[in-house]
Amino acid sequence: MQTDLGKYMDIQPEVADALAAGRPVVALETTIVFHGMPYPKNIECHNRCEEILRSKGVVPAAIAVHRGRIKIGLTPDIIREMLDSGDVTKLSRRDLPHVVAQGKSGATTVAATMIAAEMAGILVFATGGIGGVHRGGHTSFDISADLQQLAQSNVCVVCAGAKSILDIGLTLEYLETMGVPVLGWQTDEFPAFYTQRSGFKADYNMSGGKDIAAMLAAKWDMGLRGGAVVACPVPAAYAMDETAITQAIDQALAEAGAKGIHGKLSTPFLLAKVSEVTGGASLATNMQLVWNNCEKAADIAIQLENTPSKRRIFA
Ligand code: PSU
Ligand code: MN
Repeated sequence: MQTDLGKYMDIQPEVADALAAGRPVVALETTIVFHGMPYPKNIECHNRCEEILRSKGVVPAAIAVHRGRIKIGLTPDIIREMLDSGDVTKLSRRDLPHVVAQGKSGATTVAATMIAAEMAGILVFATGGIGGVHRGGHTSFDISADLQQLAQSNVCVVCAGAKSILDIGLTLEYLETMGVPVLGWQTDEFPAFYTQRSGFKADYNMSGGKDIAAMLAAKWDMGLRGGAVVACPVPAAYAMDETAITQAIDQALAEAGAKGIHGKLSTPFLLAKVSEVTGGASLATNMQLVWNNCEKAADIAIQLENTPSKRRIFA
């Protein structure tokens, strides 16, 4: 950790010890907990993520801002307090300095989690889906800060692709422009979160954690800053019916449009609406795909620790 960051950040001892000893650590975001899923499924999902990582010998590092402190690793007490407070902002890159300076609490998006993970020296991060270019983004300019951050932070983000509440084609074009590799986990195709296929190709089909770790080491050894997207298809048993999910998303988008929902409220609104329209089926799929991503992220983090690299010089 860079020395001046101690002023703003607390790294849980278990996480700090693992990082110092070169044992694998995987970061987890909290917007998915506080704004992406309803209680109590959110906490069930989160706890299981930590269990999956631990079962593979990986230390979980959930990230949030708690009373102005960037926390790397969250205790159940802090999560409970934040759940009970009802006053947790969704916090992306632009919000981070404000929330910290005001001593407030916030849940970190993919972008903010990447920033904090990089500060702490964590190289792998598991989540559900990344933000992207929203449908109509060519006129609304609604493009998630996640995409710019992927170009800047040396963190590998393991997800299930992007939801079709986004314009998946434009999201991939944006990532290409920013030089962010998009890696399919044992697939040629970029998955669409709730379903295994999107009709768009990933840049490379990767066989697993070892391949991915080798690519990351090469990227960072060469001083090519920025992350990578690893896109893991939701396991077939939990994938949704394409027609049903497309209808639900179209209905959610129409309601968001009619209500004038935009900006940071857009993704949470759409997720809640899709879950409502599908009678909770989308939430069940969402949980399963997050757990699957944790397994894959654990594999990458383990392989990365075993991959000869001078990456930490650049981190
Ligand atoms: N996708 C999900 N669930 C989520 C998010 C995305 O399936 O909770 C969250 C992530 O934290 C992501 C954020 O970083 O939404 C993107 O929001 P925005 O488009 O406002 O940047
Ligand atoms: Mn946005």
